[in-house]
Amino acid sequence: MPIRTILILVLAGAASLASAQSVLFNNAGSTGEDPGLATGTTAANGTPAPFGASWSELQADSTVQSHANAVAGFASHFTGSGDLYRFADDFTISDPTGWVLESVSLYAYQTNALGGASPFTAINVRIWSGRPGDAGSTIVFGDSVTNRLLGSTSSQIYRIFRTTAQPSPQSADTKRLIWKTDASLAGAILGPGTYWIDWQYTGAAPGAEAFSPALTFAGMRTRGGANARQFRTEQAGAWADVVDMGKPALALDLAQDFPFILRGMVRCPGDFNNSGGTPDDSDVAAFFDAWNEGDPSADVNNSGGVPDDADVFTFFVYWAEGC
Ligand SMILES: [Ca+2]
Ligand SMILES: [Ca+2]
Ligand SMILES: [Ca+2]
Repeated sequence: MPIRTILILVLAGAASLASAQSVLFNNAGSTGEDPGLATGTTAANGTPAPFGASWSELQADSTVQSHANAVAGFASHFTGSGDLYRFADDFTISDPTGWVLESVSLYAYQTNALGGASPFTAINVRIWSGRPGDAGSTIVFGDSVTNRLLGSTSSQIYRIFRTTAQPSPQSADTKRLIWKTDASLAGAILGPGTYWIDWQYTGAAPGAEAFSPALTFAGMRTRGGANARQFRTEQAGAWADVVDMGKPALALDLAQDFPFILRGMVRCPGDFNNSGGTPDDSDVAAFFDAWNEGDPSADVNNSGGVPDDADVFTFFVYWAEGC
């Protein structure tokens, strides 16, 4: 293995591992931590939010003020029998080297849950290539069994119905505290493309509900291109578009999108073991392990076939470039 021997001899000192986990995607459209739920500290009817908290109030149409959304949250929980629900929304990876995902933040409330601890004790997550329910769509990460819960904390945002909706305005209350729940996506390494992430909560109480609130922007009942999906056994076990029918009844039925934030790092080809930070000796070792085994991951020049000397050359170009 002369090429390996030579290359290892020229390696400089190793850099330390550094996990560079940051926001890769926020479905609210920003690159920050705001999930796209809070509508302010004063409800439309003037009710102030509790100190330190915000409302997430269902919005009215900016041009037809008498038309408002009607659904505070859509079911996204496992019930143990009979009904069970899943939820899915899409994201696109445009970085040519792809992403190394670490976790996802998801948002849901349980009506009348006691404060203090999260009402959610487990969450399972999958990632699809293709839209869930469509022929040919495949699951590329995760399953519907593994609990990926990392933590669940209060968002300090209370979901409320429209407080000025007619003919039956609803008071602003604190029955629907939204919890930010983080789930591990460790091991999800995805190339460029469009994917769907799909989730399902389990509550502390058997059969307890989880309701996912839709993305909420001031003066908008939805946004263009909204396309989230919900799986419902009561709909003969099918995936369907998530629609808020609005109120009053003649308000438009509008498709919705949902808040989620993906964290991780843009994949760096020289960081072969995806450990983050500057490529080091361990990446060289990992590359040659894969290369010796003929593993497709060592075909770093994407030429197809068995990894060969050209891949070694390409890998060291990446490795020298750093991240
Ligand atoms: Ca979407
Ligand atoms: Ca590395
Ligand atoms: Ca190759």
